[in-house]
Amino acid sequence: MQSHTFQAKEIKEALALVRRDLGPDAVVVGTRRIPGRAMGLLGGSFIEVTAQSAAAPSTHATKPAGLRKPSPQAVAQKERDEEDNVVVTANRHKALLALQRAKRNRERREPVQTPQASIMRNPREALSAAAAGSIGRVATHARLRRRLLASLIPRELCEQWLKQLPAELAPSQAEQRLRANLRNLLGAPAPLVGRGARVAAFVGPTGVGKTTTIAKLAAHATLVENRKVALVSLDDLRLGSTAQLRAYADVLGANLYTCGRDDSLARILASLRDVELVFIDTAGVSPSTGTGLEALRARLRRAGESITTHLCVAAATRQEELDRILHVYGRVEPADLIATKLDEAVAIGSMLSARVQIGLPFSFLTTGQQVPEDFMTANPESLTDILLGGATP
Ligand SMILES: Nc1nc2c(ncn2[C@@H]2O[C@H](COP(=O)(O)OP(=O)(O)OP(=O)(O)O)[C@@H](O)[C@H]2O)c(=O)[nH]1
Ligand SMILES: [Mg+2]
Repeated sequence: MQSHTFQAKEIKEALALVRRDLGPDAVVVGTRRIPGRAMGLLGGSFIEVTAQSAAAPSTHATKPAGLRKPSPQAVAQKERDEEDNVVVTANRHKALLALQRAKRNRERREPVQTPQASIMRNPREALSAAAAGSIGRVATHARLRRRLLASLIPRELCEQWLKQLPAELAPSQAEQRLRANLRNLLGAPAPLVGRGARVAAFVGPTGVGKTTTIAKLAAHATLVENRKVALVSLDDLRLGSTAQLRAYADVLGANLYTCGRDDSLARILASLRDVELVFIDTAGVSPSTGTGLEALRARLRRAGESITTHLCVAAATRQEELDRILHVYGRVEPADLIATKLDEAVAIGSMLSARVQIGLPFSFLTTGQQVPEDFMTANPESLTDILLGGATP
């Protein structure tokens, strides 16, 4: 299928060009920013989108007589939905490509585990399985196990899931069942703010991408959803800590408030009554000390209204470190997890322990440094693909 490239200053404009020339079903296969002075929203750079038209040209049925024209709101909503879809497709594609590349490298290093290899490794288990007529199942399980472990999914979870697969399933059915189980386990993505709430706080270790993620989500809320947003920084300790956020606030036309140690967050929030969404940035806290988390918890608790706290963690974080982060950051009662820097991770299975051990759902995933486009909602289908790699044909 032929690819076409489109260039524009902003992702929205580039996607509009894609839709205009290739139709609403066009598939975006890549996005990249051609550098200018600086990056993303803040720079003189522009976006290049590579897209292909959908496989078969759609044959539109003739509109029945008397069918009412859709309202301008419905048309605008449809355009927003299509835009979301192509951006998600592009990000998902990007994350999948990175993970598939990593997987290929790993497979080159690891020997393939065949049924014969299982027999060599554990003859007793393999022979009794064969005696029970389930050598095919052993092979299927060995293949799936290898895949799950390569995705860094904790071993206990792999064994638990494999045990749940009915013996009579063919290999492709077993994989489909596994994927369905994983989607169920992941569940719906957690929302940006809880029901009836409008304030979201972003906490997490230093440098994981909290401020950048706020910029992406605030840009989406402002530019795509047309919502009125404000940014509040509680990060008042470090010199110049608010400069990055201020630059994004200026571009978005949003107000930025710095809440110093002696200022009252409640007072600032009360003054923002007409704002629909408030994003609170916080200073990174090292999980090895946890210093400052108690104070942060107290400040968030005294805010006078409900705050949805997102814990941001780099997707490449190792299991042991993640356990410590979850333990230490439990003090600020996060509602969900944002897995950042997916583009830098070889595999993200260790992230599942948050979902399984403490029931923390995922809300968003971030897939690069570009603001605003490099993020996606953690929907269970995409997350399953990213966790396990694409389905085996
Ligand atoms: N590759 C990649 N880099 C990212 C992503 N998100 C953020 N970054 C980069 O990570 C670096 C740190 O990002 P920040 O947003 O400043 O991180 P932070 O958590 O606010 O950092 P502190 O406030 O210092 O704790 C920057 O260079 C970002 O561009 C991502 O999804 N992928
Ligand atoms: Mg920051």
